[in-house]
Amino acid sequence: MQDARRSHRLAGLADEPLVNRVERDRGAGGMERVVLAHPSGSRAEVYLHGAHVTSWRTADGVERLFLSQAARFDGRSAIRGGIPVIFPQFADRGPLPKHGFARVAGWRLAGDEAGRDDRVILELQDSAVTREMWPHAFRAELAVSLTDDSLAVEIVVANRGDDPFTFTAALHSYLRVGDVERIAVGGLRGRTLESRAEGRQRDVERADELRIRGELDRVYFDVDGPVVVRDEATGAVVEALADGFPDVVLWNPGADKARALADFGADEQRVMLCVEAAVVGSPVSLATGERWRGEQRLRALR
Ligand code: TA6
Repeated sequence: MQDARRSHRLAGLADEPLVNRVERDRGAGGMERVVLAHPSGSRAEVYLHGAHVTSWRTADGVERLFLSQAARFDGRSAIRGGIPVIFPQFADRGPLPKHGFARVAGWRLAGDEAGRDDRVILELQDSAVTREMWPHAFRAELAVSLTDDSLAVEIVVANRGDDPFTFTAALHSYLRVGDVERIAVGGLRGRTLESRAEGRQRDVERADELRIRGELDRVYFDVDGPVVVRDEATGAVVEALADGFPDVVLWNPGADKARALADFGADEQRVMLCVEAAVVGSPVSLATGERWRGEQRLRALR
């Protein structure tokens, strides 16, 4: 992919700062949205509902995230596709509603305390509604930034209460692929995994490159390098690199479970794979005043 600074210079814009442009508008369902545009032509869309990234196009114009045609934009439901923010509970591993409440909460736009103007920052604080489910005072901040070929999503959680709390979390990224049966997923060999589709059985990944046939729902623990998705149908290669999130979740519902999801289009399981940056195996504990940070960086290598 062309270097953004070079193409910028070629366009005669060398004196303009190489930063993202951030614009507020309304997207599907009239819902509030922020559009982040990079001088290279790359672009991302982020809804305030759930702090949900729904689109990421690289500078070559290719959409890299899957968003279901049946996704609901009603301000109440979680949006199917893009990058749902999972906090403070991953899946049904606890008493809260599945995947916690952050993905269905109304976040607000925040200023960047670090003074950077090249990223979008959204924040969520505890409210009467969240405290009823989870009795803790917290502040979560989600920052989204772009380069020509990458999208970075960072979440910071702070304990602003008087008691410690514990949580699990994930950035539940849905990658768009040409054909899920023609992708190879590398970077997980040797990692311990827990497969939900096989009754939470534990195993060790033996494949250099994993192939997907039907339902897949796995947590891989303590992954320390990038997960690389090589798409033979389109030629695209995308890597997902995490920092602060030790675990990786791979999910595809397979045909039967996909049919049972009301907000999933017919056969759409064929064109997606979730590659999630997660903290599941060892929940995060924060004492009063402490902060935790996790980031997922998606990069299109081709
Ligand atoms: O991250 C994988 C997972 O927990 C799967 O078990 C699957 O249910 C998926 O998330 C989607 O959950 P959702 O509540 O969005 O339908």
